[in-house]
Amino acid sequence: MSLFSKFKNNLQKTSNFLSSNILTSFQNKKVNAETLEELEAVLISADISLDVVEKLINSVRKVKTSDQDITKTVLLTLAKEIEIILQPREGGSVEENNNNKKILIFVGVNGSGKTTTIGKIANQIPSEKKVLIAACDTFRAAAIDQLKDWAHKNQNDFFSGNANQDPASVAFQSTEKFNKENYDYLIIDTAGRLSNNTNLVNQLVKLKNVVSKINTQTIIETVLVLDGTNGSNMIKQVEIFGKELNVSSIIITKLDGTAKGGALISIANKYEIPISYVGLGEKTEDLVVFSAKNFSRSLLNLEE
Ligand SMILES: Nc1nc2c(ncn2[C@@H]2O[C@H](COP(=O)(O)OP(=O)(O)O)[C@@H](O)[C@H]2O)c(=O)[nH]1
Ligand SMILES: [Mg+2]
Repeated sequence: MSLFSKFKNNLQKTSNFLSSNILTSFQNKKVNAETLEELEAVLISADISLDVVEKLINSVRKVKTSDQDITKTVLLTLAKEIEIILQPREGGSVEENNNNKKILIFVGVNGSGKTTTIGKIANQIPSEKKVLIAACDTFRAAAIDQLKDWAHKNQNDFFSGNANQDPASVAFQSTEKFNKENYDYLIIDTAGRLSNNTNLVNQLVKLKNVVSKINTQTIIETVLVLDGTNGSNMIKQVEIFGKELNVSSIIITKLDGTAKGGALISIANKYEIPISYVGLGEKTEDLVVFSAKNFSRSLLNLEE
């Protein structure tokens, strides 16, 4: 399946919602105050933020009312405008600059898809690279096992501490192993729940500091994983994690399971953080490098 087909097939919940409503709004009608108002409501319902909706409405306002196939022109205009917003956020894959070693720290709330996404990404790293996966979500034994299963499946080395060991200390030990045994990648999984968000973020800051202190040579990236089904609530999470953690890139998962996929555009518009991948399903191959063009055209049910 082509990459475009993957976007198109798996973004259907959002794209069907958008395209069918836009079709209803504009069929046999003109671009006027009434249809624009309808369009506005449709876009807002797809969890696209007001500032973005305003931009999109302004671009559609310019569509010539004499245009023959008005719905098609509206869809094309929206796709183009969305692509312009998303283009600067194309983050590229983890292996970009693939001569560099990398340490990736995955953060995000519980259930956002961190562990699964680590498994999927590690699976895409060429087998000649040495990958170490470290379980720093030490509060739940099941979390460690879940990550271990992925490491096993991908034939990656796996490092875990003792139950309830301080996550920063597990991160410290795994970084030492990474340094000594000359790995190419260290991928660190973390917990997404603590007594409160401030404690969680503080713990992650501590973990990151420990890793940076004993490894000053390697690129250290903080990857924020967001659950796409949360729609516009994802923005709150970017605020919480982004404030102290200097997030390097964002991955938005579960876009296959939601009609609120438009929220990705709101994030891209509001933050300058690159979006590296999107999760379009549960299977290993359903994690794909983010593409502004594929995403925007799929979202409006257009062809490649
Ligand atoms: N449909 C779908 N499910 C996903 C995707 N990514 C993760 N999941 C599921 O979301 C659930 C939580 O994922 P997990 O990796 O355990 O989240 P964590 O708590 O952040 O580590 C699991 O059942 C995953 O299979 C995705 O892109 N699409
Ligand atoms: Mg997990």
